Amino acid sequence: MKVVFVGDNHCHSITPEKRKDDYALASYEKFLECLNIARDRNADAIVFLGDIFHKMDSGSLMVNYLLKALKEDEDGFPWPFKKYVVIGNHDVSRRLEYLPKSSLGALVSCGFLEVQDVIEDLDIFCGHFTPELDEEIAAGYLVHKPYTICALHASIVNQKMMGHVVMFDDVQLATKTQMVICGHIHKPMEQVRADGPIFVNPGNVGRYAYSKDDYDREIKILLVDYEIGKINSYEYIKLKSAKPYDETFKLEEIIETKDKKIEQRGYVQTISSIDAKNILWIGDNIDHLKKVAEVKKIDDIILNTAIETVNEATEERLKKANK
Ligand SMILES: [Mn+2]
Repeated sequence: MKVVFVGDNHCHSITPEKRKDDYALASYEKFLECLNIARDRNADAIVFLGDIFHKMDSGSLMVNYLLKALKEDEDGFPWPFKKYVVIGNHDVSRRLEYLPKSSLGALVSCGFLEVQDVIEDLDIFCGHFTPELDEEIAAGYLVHKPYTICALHASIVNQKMMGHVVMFDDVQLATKTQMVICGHIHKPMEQVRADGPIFVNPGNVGRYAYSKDDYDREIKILLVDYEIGKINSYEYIKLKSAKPYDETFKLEEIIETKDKKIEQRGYVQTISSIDAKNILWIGDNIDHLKKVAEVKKIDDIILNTAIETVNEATEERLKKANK
């Protein structure tokens, strides 16, 4: 059996402010390429690992793009493989019962994508997102899911990270389970455990938000060749339609904002280190703060806080002096 697995697409009708391309069109092109890869590699199925959509209601434009992609290939032939989705938190605003009113629900209700807890003929367990899923996995939930592959929208990781995560080393699995494939955490990861099972997160396909970790990253999906109880091989396939970061993000603007933040931090530090005792004449200091703020383009809110701080410190000193 051969199955293609695709990480978080985050498709959306509206282009994020930091992107300079047409986000919906870019999302569609990558989605279509995933389907083309599944066909060209004679896959039995494609499994989307969750967060196909960025928001529960991601807008008609994006829904229509994906309906077009899923209906048939560019030559008008139906896709010769099954198409499944593991539901992600973004798809349904963290609540599975919202599926019928979500953008994803449209693709499911017309039969272009299937939602299953277990894909019996492919021996895959689908762990849809729930707010409790990570805790349940940590508590041994997967021991009772005896399938060759577990495809999950969950926070499993191969190294310690910020936030609530579950280390793959700590995940108890059924003896039959050979591979755990996750979406959700937007970072490609891979681990082969000493006792055999393999963990892969192929990484997110959609790049809705800017992340410096994505700067040089190639966008890849995963093809797994396996039989019941045995993984024969797996391979990452690069998406050609995923454009490099400098063609998708307004990098100059992002760097400018970052530089400004660093300058502001420096400014705030300078203010905090002002020794109120040595301020002789409050007027000069405030003029100085204003001038620096103007040159460095410091936000008014920070400037005003700075002036307030100096005023308070001066008042404090005057009170002490008058005692
Ligand atoms: Mn996601």
